[in-house]
Amino acid sequence: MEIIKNYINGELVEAANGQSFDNYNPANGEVYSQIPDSTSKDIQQAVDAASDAFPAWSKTSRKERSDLMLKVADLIDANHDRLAAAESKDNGKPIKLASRVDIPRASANFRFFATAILHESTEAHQSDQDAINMTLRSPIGVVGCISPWNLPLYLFTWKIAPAIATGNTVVAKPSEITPMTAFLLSELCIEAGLPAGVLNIVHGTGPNAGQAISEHPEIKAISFTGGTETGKRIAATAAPMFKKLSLELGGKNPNIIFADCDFEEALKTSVHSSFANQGQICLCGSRIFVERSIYDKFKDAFVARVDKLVVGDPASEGSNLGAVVSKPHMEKVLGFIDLAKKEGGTILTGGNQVHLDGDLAKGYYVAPTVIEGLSHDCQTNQQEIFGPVVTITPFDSEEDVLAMANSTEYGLSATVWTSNLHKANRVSSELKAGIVWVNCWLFRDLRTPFGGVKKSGVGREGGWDVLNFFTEKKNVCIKL
Ligand code: TXE
Repeated sequence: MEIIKNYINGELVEAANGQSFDNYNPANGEVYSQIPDSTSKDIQQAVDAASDAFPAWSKTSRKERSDLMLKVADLIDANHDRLAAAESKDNGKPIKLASRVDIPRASANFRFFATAILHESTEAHQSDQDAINMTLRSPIGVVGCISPWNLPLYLFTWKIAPAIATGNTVVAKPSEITPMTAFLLSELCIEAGLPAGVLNIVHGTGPNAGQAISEHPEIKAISFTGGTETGKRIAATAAPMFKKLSLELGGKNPNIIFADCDFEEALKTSVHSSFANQGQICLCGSRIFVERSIYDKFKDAFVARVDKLVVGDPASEGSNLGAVVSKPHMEKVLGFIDLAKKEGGTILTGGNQVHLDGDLAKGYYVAPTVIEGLSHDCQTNQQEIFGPVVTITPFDSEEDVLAMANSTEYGLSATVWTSNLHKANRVSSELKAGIVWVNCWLFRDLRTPFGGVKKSGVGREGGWDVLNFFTEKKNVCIKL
């Protein structure tokens, strides 16, 4: 049994109450490690350590912070295989996805923000009244980072790297469903020589450890990625305390395919954008809209490709889809498939749990599922399923598809396939989403603003946006 520990004040420690709970391997449904069941007492210890570390850390030179973060990035790369195997085992995702995406992106996050701080500048405004204004930016203090289970180390480092790069000290909590790589990262931070208290990683449940972060008066800002309901609860707790908040929440993203698209490219990428990571990416295109003149051709070709996807052992290089993250989540996804049937949907492929043999017989596998015949405003097409389930719907005009695409409470991302640049521009500007990909999906440039509108969240991560989020601006006006 592997034992996960908290990382507080530079040391690996058990929860203060000595309690722990089970961590499951989704591939076989077995418990394989223990997670500290931290409470407000552990969060208090982490806040104390972070507060003590803040004065010195916030005064280190950019170069010093950058060098330390680059060391962490190098160690992530040096431990690539071990981290990828751990991520695949903890989350159920195919090892090839963890190897090619999750772990390289974790070290890229450290590298990107370690070097970004070497190149930033601040503004100055020359006034008509014979004065000059300088905008200074300072770290906030102790900040909180709370991350979800779908891209565990990838999203965890996406938050903590900019937070510590800008001179803050951090109390961070990974999802209790996938805590392993955050624990391994704490060992790497010790090896890299990160000063004690700069980063504190506390494991535990949302209601205990997570809620204690939102409530703590000394934590001045919270960066959160996860479900919309949790985001609402964090905002309700933290907003009256005037904490800075960055909330990256759910999505129900449209994937719009016009008849004049590059058919093969749209087809290939749509299979990927529907089912990558078992559909458990907030950016997955879960509502596919296809222009009526190519609807049947696209639908048939799409279903034929999906039928070829292999659902299998996450540890096998041959698997396209692994396990979904947990038993409750699998039941939730299967419940949505039942709902879709009740709402009049036709299952074109999938629609069932997949039972693998041998050691994997108790794993949480769901067949990639394509559903047609649903109205755009039914529950299946309005609620985030967050699993390997997509709907496919024909449309007749730009106006028609925009109305359907914009009809949900979410507005994270959208994908548009067309070879007509004017149409691409028109449709992109009318889509109510924080991110639009034209003729591609999930091309990520870390400098670009990342986030959503409506119930998909508040604020933007990435690039200068997140460096602004983790700093306070102060204007100094000097009379000349
Ligand atoms: O997320 P939660 P869950 C969506 C997806 C999924 C649903 C629930 O639809 O089915 O959210 O997933 C912590 N105060 N997304 O249950 O509960 C929690 O411990 C402070 C979308 O995993 O929101 C974890 O660390 N923190 C998404 C983190 O919040 C609290 C990615 C996320 O957990 C807390 C994942 C509280 N009161 C799920 N309660 C995306 N958009 O990327 C929980 N947490």
